[in-house]
Amino acid sequence: MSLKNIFLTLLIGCFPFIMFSGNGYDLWLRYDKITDVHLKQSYLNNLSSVYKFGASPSLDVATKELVTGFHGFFEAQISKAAKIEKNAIVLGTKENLPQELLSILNSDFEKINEEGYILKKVTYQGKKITIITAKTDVGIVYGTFRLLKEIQLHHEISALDIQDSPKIQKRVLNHWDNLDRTVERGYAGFSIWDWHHLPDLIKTEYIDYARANASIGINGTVLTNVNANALVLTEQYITKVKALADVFRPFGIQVYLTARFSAPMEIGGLKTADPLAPEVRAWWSKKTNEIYAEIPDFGGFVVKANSEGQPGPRNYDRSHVDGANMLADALAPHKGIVMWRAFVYSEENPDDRAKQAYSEFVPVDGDFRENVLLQVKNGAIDFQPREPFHPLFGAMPDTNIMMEFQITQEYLGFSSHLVFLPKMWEEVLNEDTFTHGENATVAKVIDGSLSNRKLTGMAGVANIGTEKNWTGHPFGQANWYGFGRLAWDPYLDSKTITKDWLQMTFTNDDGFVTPMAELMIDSREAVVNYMTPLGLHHIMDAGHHYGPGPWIKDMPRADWTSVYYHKADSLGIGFDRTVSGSDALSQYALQIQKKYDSPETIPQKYLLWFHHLPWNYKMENGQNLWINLASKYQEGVEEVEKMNTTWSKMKPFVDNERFNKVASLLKIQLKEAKWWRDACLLYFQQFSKMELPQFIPTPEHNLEYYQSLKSPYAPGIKPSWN
Ligand code: BDP
Repeated sequence: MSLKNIFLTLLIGCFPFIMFSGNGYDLWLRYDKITDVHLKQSYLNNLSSVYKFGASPSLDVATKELVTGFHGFFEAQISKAAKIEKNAIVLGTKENLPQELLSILNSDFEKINEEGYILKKVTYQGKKITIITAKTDVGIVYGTFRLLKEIQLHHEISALDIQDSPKIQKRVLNHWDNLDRTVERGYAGFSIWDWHHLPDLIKTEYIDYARANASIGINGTVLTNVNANALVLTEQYITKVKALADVFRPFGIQVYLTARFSAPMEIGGLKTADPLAPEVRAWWSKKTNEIYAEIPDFGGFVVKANSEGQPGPRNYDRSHVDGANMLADALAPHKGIVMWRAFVYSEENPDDRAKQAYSEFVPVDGDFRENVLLQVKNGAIDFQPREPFHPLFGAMPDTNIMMEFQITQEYLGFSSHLVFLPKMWEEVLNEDTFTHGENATVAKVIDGSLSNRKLTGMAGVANIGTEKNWTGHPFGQANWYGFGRLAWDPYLDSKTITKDWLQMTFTNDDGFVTPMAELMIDSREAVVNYMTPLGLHHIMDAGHHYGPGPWIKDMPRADWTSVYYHKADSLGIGFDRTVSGSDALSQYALQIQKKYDSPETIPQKYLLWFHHLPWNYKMENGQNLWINLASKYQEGVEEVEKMNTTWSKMKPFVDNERFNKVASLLKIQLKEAKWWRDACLLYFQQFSKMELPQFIPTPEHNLEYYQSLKSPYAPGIKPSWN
């Protein structure tokens, strides 16, 4: 063989590895080869062939995934048998199973809901088989991914006995994607929806996106930005949406659209969008009928109304209830739903922004239709590195309340910083709202159990784009993954999520998984510390929100500035939200009010969220506030240093491409953690007039330098917003 041929053979041989191993495209669905011969044999002993009872596109999806998995794990073909063989995997929904199997599984079916699944080793006609069954098609898909996951985690499968069901009904990604393919707050390239080529071009990415979502139980996708464009509701675009819906259906994923409230005027030629005007109601009703004629399982609408310049019912002196119910009535005949966003604050309202959503919505508790979900961000300001839970959770027992998390890291270092968000979401979900009885956690509000709600949901603002690895930062994938897991089970602990994800995405080697799980868990507190410790919030640069900007003032609205939130002055720092200040604290239950009212008893992580305190205020550890603030910033930086060291030891476990990318990104993160620390401390020092403590290295630059830094082309924002 000539040298050239040897080179080509090597290149082609390596190609699949280069394509699928190192670039991260295959996410957590890598199905890496099982090299341990005993383990491999034990699996093969349990997986002779696949047999299906019944037929459906979802069963085809499940079978195909098994084939893919089998090929990856064992470099072999799994046979699709015409009859049930010994050690077969048997798929089929309840209605298609023979009586003999049904009677074995009777009590298992009692344990699952409509989307749940059963994965069980049983004996049927004298043969041991692995059954994957469910009440609906999509349950089979979920069960199949679960079986594959058990193998990815190298778990024993010879005595499987698993029943699992989602605890939340609507588990949706919100894409803030525009029709021109820019993504608002998107840091992973452009929108994956190639609107121009739809409906004719169906990209492989659409299918792989659906596989990834189904593997973690996500069952809905809102294709368009909350700052909506009415054009997506025109016939031309509905055809494109239908093409995507057709791809997603077998994976159990419904599509939703954002509805621009003024659409009846913009694309319907009406003179008003007043929700009580008969012609407006008729227009929406006709529009929804048109959509459902094309997409019979269309999910419904998400609406951002009367917020940050978006049109809404308030333009016509109508309430949010009038607006939401009007759309709900149009959708109800088709079983569609409205996700009405509670992210509402008005430039005309001088009240603390943190209070406005509660003041707007609590008085109308119980007035929304049954097919309306009120979509509430985890905190009352805006997806900050740390916020106390939103006071609306628990305060509207007669309304369907859903959670909105932000997976894309708008305020947490874009796709440059490694921050494991499920740790933060877990903190919010576990908080006790003290509203109805014992242990009234946010998770119980969200899964409906606290006040017996029939419609439940969790939304995550997606971090997905056209980057080869979908999310830009290889560890951004963990946040997508973790969102799905928590939407399925909001009681899950984030440690389990890290471990599963690390094993599926990198390796099962404990030398990697244990230190990296710890790194991921700690990464959340690190970002809080180097950006906004002790309850500080919203002090990033304006517009694009990248990097520190505690000096930001003079914006079109006071509540878009940093000085509004930190209120640093010669007397101290922090936002007084007690009764002597904005009194936002009064929106929480009495138990919380009592505890948070005093700076002595409030958890220190929320200190400056609720209190304005003197720089020399003495804290728990005996040191003053200034020293504590500085030491938190320093801790944050040191944690990122530690993350760099840990990762540098992971080279033996990771392919070069991902290893190098993460190593470079961690260096950026360290540089920027120092930037945050130095810029913020130098800025606040002007007011504290105290020396920087010894443990803070001398800042590389002066304050003027940090203030002069500009990022005019930071990603994720319309240039006009900058
Ligand atoms: C803010 C984002 C803005 C979104 C808004 C929202 O900066 O781009 O439109 O949230 O959630 O955090 O509507």
